[in-house]
Amino acid sequence: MPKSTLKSKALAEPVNFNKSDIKDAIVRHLHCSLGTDENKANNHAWWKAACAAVQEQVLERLRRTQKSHYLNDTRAVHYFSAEFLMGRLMSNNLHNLGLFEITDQALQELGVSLTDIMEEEPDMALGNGGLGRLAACFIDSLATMELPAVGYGIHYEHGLFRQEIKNGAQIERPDSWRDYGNPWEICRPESIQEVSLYGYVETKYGENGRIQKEWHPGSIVKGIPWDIPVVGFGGKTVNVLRLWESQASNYFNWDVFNAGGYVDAQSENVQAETISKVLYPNDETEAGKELRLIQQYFFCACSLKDIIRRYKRAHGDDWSRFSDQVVIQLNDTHPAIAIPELMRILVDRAELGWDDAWEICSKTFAYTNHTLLPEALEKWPARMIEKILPRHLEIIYEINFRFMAEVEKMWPGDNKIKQKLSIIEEGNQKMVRMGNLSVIGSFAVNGVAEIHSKLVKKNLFPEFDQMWPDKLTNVTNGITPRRWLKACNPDLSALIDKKIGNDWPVKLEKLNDLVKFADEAKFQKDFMKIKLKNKVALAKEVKSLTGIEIDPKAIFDVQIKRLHEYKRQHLNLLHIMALYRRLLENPSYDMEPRVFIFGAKAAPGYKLAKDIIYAINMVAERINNDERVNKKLKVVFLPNYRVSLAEKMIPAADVSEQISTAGKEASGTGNMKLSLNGALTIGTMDGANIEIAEEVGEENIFIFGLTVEEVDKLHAQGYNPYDYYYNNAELKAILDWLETDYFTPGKPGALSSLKYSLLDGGDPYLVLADFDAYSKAQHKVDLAYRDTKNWARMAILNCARMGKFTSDRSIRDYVERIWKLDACKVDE
Ligand code: NBG
Repeated sequence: MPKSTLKSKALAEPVNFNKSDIKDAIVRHLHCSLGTDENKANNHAWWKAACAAVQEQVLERLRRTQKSHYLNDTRAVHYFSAEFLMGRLMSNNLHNLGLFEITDQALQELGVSLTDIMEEEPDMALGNGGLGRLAACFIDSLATMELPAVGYGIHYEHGLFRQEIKNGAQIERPDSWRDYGNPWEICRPESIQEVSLYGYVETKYGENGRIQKEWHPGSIVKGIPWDIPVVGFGGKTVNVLRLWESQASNYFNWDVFNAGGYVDAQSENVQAETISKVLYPNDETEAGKELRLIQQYFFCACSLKDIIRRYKRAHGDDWSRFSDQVVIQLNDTHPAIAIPELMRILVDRAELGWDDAWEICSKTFAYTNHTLLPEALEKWPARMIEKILPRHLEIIYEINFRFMAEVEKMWPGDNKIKQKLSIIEEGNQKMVRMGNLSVIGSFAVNGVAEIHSKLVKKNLFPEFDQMWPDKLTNVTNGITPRRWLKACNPDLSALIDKKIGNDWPVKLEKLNDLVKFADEAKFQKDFMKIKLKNKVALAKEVKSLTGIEIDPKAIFDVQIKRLHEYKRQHLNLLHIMALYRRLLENPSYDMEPRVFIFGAKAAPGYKLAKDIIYAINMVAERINNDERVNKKLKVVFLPNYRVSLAEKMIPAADVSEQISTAGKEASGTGNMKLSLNGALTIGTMDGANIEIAEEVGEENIFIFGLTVEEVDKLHAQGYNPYDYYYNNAELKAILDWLETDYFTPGKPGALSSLKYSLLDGGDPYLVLADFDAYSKAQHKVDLAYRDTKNWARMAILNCARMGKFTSDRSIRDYVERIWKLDACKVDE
C-alpha cells in the first residue's frame, strides 16, 4: 500500500494570465458565446461571460490534472455522497486560481462590478445541511492538497427548496438552479452508464457445477454524467465532481418481457427521469421511500461502473490490484448499497469466488457515520429491496449469513447479540439495516468529532468495536478556510495577511501567530472595525430582505442551521421572550442592545419545526414593533438560509449559537466557521464545541448546560419537564404566554404546539432543563460584550486558534489513517 507523502504546500503563484487577457476573454465570450455586447449586456450576461472566461482556465488545468493522474496510475479516493452543498462557484474559483483581484479590476474597467454580477449565480444547493456542505469542503481540500479524488453524486434537477416566509410561516418553492444553464458543468455523453432495476434472478448451473446467478432486469435507466471541475487553491490540481442525471433508456429487454418479468417496466421507463428530479429535503430523518432507494442505487451503480471502466483501462481483468487503486468513502449510509453492488459485479460478472470478492470489497469501502439520532438510521424493507434489486437482497443475505457465523464464533449461542448485529431486523416486516451493512462491509468506520466517535463506539456499535477493535475511529470535521474566511471576509483576510503573511489559507495553524497581537490595541481596533463594517453590510441586507432596521452597534447573535428540535432554536426563542418580558416589567432592565438573527429551513413534513419557525417570526414581529423595547431587542428571521447567505452572515456575527442537547449534534461545522470569523460561541458540551473549547480556552467561550453524562442521568431517573415549569416562575410565564394571542392577535393558541411539545410532549431534548443555565450564560455574554477590549481580545483568539478545524487537517487524517493516498503533482 502506498504511504502518504503529504507535504505542507507553499502558496502557488497565480496563473499566468493578466488583467487584459481576462478583459479580452470576457468580452470575447460576451460577443461569441452569448451573442450580445458591452452596451446591451445585463448583469446576468456579464456573469455568464465572466464564468466562461474563468472556465477556460479551469478546463486547461483539469485536462492537465487528468493526464497526470492517468499517467501516474494513481490510487484515488472516490467520495460517494447523495449530497454536495456547493453554493456558488465564481468567487471560489477566482480565489483558488489567484485571479480574483485582477478580474475585479478588469470588470471595473469594463464598467461592471464583480460583487454585483456574482449575485447572479444561483446556489448549487444539492444538499440539506452539514453533511452536504462537509462533502463540498472536503473536495475543495482534496484538490488543494493535490490528491487524486473524484466526488460522485446526483445531478438533481431541483436542489433544496427555496424558502419563503408568508405571514410568518414557511412556504416551500421549487429550486430551479439550472433554469438558465450552469456555466461550470460539462456533460460527458461519452461516459454514459446504464443501470438495471426490478426484474428477477435466474439461477443457472455452470459447466463445473458452479451455481451462477443472472439478474434479468425489468427496466434499464441511463445515467448521464455532468462534471463540475473542483479547483484546488493555487490552481494546480483540478479534480472532478461527477453528478449523474437519470434518463429513460430505449433499451427493451425481450428476454424479460417473454419471461413475464416486464410487468410495470413500461411505466417505470417513463419514470426514469424522476430519479434525479429532486433532492429529498429531510435532514437527519430517513425518508424510507422507494424513490430514495432507487436514487441511492442509481448513483452508486453508475459511479462503480465508471470507476471499474477506468480501472480496467489500466489493469484489464486483473482484479488483484483493485483495492490498491480504489478507495470509496461512503458519506453516511446513503451510498451503502454500493457494497452489495460491488459484490454482484465481482461474483456474477467477473465470476470471482465469494471469498476473493469479499476480500476486495471489504478493502475498498470506508464509512463515515454522521449522526446517532435513531430516526436518521436508514432501514429498508427487505421486500422493497427484493422488488427493486432482487439480486442485491440475495447478496445481502449471503453477507449476513457469513457474518453471523463470525458472530457465533465470538459469542457462541448468544442469540441476543446475533439479533442486534444482524443486517436483517426481524419483525412484522423484515428490514435491512444499512448501518450494520456499512460497518460490516467497510475496513474503516469513523465518527465526525471526538465525542461523537466515542458515542458511536459506546452506544451505537459497541459489539462491532469488540469484534474489530481498530475499525472504528474518529476524524473530526473541518471547513475550508478558502471559502469560509478568505473569500467571505476579504477585509479580515487582508488584515491577517498584513500581520502574519498570506499562506494561512493552506496552513491554517499559522493563524496562531495572531495570538501575540490579541492584546495590541491597534490590532483590536482594526479587527473590530472590520467586524463593524461587516455588520453594517449585513444590516443593509437584512433591511432589503425583510424591511427590518437593525443597529450595527448591537450584539449580532446568530443561530444558523437546519431547524430541528435537537438543535433547540426554541431554547433561543424562549430566552428572547424572557428578555422581552424583563424589559416590559422593568423598562430600565440593563442589557446591551442585541439583535437575534436566525436562518433555518424546516423539512416540509416536520410539523413542529415549521411551528417553531412560525413562532420565531410572530415573536419577532411583536418585539420589533414594540417601541418600548425595540431599541434594545430585535429579532430577525432571514428567509431562505443557504450557503451564499451564510457567507454574508458569518463575517458579521458577534455571537454563535451552538446549543444542541449534549450528545445529539455529531459535530457541527457552522460552529467552526463562526469562530474562525471572530464570533464567540455560546454552546453546550456537544460535538465539535468540545474541541473548539479546548482550542480557544474556556475563558474565550460560553459553555453551559447539561453534559452527555448528565443528560443520560436525567433521563434515567425520569425527566419531568413540569418540575421546571412549576419551579421557575419566569419560564412558566413565558410558556403560558405562548398560549395567549399576544404574539398572534386574534388567534390564541396559534403557538401552543410549542408549549405542549415541551410539557405534555415530554420535552425530549431537555429544553426546560437547560433553560436556566442558558439564560445565565447569556447574561455573561451581555456583560462580557461591555468590556470592548476584552471582547476584541476573545474574538481575535477565537480566530487565531481555529487552525485545527481546517478541512485540510480532516483530509490529512483521512489520508494518513484510512485512505493511504499519495499526492500527485500536476505537470505544468
Ligand atoms: C450531520 C450532523 C452534524 C455534522 C454533519 C457533518 C447529518 C446526518 N449529520 O453535526 O448532524 O456536522 O453531519 O458531519 O446530516
